[in-house]
Amino acid sequence: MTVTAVPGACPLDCPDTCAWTVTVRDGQAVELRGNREHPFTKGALCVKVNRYLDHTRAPDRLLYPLRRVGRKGEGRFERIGWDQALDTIADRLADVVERHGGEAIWPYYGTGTMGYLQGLSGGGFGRFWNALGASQHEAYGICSRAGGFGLGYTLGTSAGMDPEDFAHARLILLWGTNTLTSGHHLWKFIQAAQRSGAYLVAIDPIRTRTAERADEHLAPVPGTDAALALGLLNVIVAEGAEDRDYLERHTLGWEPFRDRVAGFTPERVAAITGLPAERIVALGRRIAHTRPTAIRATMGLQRHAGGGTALRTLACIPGVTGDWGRPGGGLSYSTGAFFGLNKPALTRPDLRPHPVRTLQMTRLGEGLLDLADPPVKALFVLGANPMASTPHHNRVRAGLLREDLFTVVVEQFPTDTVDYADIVLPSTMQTEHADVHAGYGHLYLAWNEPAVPPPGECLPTTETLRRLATRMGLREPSLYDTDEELAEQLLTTDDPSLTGITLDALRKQGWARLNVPRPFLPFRDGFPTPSGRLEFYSARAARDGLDPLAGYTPASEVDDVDRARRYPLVLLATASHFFLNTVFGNAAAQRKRAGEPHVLLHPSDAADRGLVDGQRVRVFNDRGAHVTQVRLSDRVRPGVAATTKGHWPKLLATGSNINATVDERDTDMGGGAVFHDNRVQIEPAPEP
Ligand SMILES: Nc1nc2c(c(=O)[nH]1)N[C@H]1C(S)=C(S)[C@@H](COP(=O)(O)OP(=O)(O)OC[C@H]3O[C@@H](n4cnc5c(=O)[nH]c(N)nc54)[C@H](O)[C@@H]3O)O[C@H]1N2
Ligand SMILES: Nc1nc2c(c(=O)[nH]1)N[C@H]1C(S)=C(S)[C@@H](COP(=O)(O)OP(=O)(O)OC[C@H]3O[C@@H](n4cnc5c(=O)[nH]c(N)nc54)[C@H](O)[C@@H]3O)O[C@H]1N2
Ligand code: SF4
Ligand SMILES: [Mo]
Repeated sequence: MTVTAVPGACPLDCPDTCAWTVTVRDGQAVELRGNREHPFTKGALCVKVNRYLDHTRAPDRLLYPLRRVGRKGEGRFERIGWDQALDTIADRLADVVERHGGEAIWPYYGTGTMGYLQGLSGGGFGRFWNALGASQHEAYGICSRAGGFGLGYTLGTSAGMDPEDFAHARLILLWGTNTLTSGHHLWKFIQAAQRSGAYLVAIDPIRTRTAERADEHLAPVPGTDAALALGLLNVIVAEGAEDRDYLERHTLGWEPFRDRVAGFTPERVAAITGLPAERIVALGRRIAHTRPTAIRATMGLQRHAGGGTALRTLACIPGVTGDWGRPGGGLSYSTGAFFGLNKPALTRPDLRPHPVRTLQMTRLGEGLLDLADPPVKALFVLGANPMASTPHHNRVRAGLLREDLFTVVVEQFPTDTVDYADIVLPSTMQTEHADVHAGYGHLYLAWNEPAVPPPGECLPTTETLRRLATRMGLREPSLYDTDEELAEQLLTTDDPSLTGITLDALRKQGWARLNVPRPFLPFRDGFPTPSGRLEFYSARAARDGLDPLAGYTPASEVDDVDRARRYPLVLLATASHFFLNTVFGNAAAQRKRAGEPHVLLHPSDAADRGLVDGQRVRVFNDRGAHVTQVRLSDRVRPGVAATTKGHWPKLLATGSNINATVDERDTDMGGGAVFHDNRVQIEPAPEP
């Protein structure tokens, strides 16, 4: 009997990127546990991933290449061999390139795996699409773009505090983030701060399991956070608590920004946010007099039309109090930008035969239905489930139904998106392939070693694309690099964050902390903005056609009076505790834990509509409808309805999930999605 312990990492789109160890006995993975030595995740996984090994053996796992035999959307397939699958794809792609040019191909990458080799914006094989001259995603469009842009104007980067330094904070604001669900390892650092007397505030329209554990919970009207931030700053200035020395030495544009702040009196902000003015004043005073204050704000907050501005303005608070200069002070959104990995060496934009257009993940429906010159003729979906996760479900469906569209889906499970594929290719899961990961909620890299051979005929995406390159007769030698070579290329850089981190060392330990000090003051030597200062005033924003000053941009659907009349409820569809996006949405055990899909509604809103607890309801607007169960709860503020993302449309009553109601509209900056900026009405639905 041979037993080995194989280092790995959770591949899912979660800030925590847990390091794990797989125990392999006689070629079988028998146990998967969190790696206790990992300084951030410390051996705990989560309620979703504890049973990941079961998921790799799930009965509905895709094991062989498939060819569609039914109509698009029906999900009827027959098994074919890899040779036939790859020949078909190679022929069709070559034909598309010849007739319409490479840009008629859309490689649609999602975040099913966050691995640099098997996933992420083309991963190790972005180079394959570049060599073909295919259209590209400018960046991850669906998740965090607006906030990243907003922070960029203020700070010069989307990265901020080291989340570990929350342990040093005296006041913690969990702002539009559901820590205990969407990245729970930060909680240990919050608890450490609490043991030293820190006070914890949650700012969320929903009383989430996180908000419930805070010392104080404020439930603002969705999309009004920037106004709240300005109101808190108004109080801080009234208290005389601005750090004049810090403002003088490290910031740009304080005077005009101070004038703007002066206009956001607690009374005005109370009217905008729906919070009592006294509570705004009390929190403002608390921030004014508690050093350091740490703010955790994540992606939920910026899924509104004004989401970019919200993060831009929130990041100003520690600029006014000087907390960016103190360990345990500042703001944390995503640590991703700290990882100076050599992404161009992986994706090789230099291989493009011509400049290529960029397409937005959030606008798949539009891309498939309205784009010309050239139209999208081939869609290659990798690590994504757009039929469940992308805005405006009905338009995405209409696009995927196009008979002249050739669709390939590389998948592990028979998702709704798979049902629209012409060819389906079976993908390995994390215990079966190699990968490199970077956390976005901490500062550690991770290596994932393949632990066991893949079942059936599953292949890693890297190997799939190497084989496809052969079929297409592509001569570029780098298209045949091995996974190990790809990993080396990614890690080979002069960037100081990676000094001393070699692939060998990473493989041995399974993880490595970036080469940064601890505690980590990211802006000690200045901000990476054009001025080198924190910019309340940004000339770059002005050049981009935006307000040069940080401020407040209302959420469009929240503020649209006519829409508000027709669709009075703001619907938030947030992270489910039991699914990771749509991953595990098919897993029986997780579905059981999640319980019947439902929407939460305040009892007063339910009474207005004559709805009772448990009733079947139709959640709808002019884009689409979704049938679910209503639950009455004072966890949501009046005017807000709450549900969770991740349900598989085909497992629901109407064959569509909540994204039937979400628009393809862009956020104020960065082209982000507006998942939570969504007005709906709710009415009784006939019993089936
Ligand atoms: N269990 C689990 N974990 C996950 C995920 C998952 O699906 N399941 N998804 C992962 C991914 S892809 C991401 S991007 C992250 C997302 O994780 P989060 O950033 O936590 O995102 P959400 O759950 O969308 O929203 C977080 C909170 O913001 C609140 N919120 C919404 N709108 C507003 C607003 O206008 N103002 C304020 N103050 N609050 C608002 C919501 O009510 C919600 O409780 O989590 C990751 N982790
Ligand atoms: N209403 C609403 N919708 C949302 C959100 C919201 O808050 N509200 N959140 C949005 C957010 S934050 C995100 S990030 C997106 C996520 O949207 P997507 O990026 O489309 O992610 P998923 O829907 O989870 O689909 C990922 C798929 O990848 C597959 N997969 C996993 N690992 C691998 C692999 O190694 N190789 C291959 N080929 N496939 C793999 C999984 O089986 C899964 O089907 O959803 C968005 N959708
Ligand atoms: S989903 Fe997040 S918390 Fe769960 S194992 Fe993966 S990285 Fe860790
Ligand atoms: Mo996300």
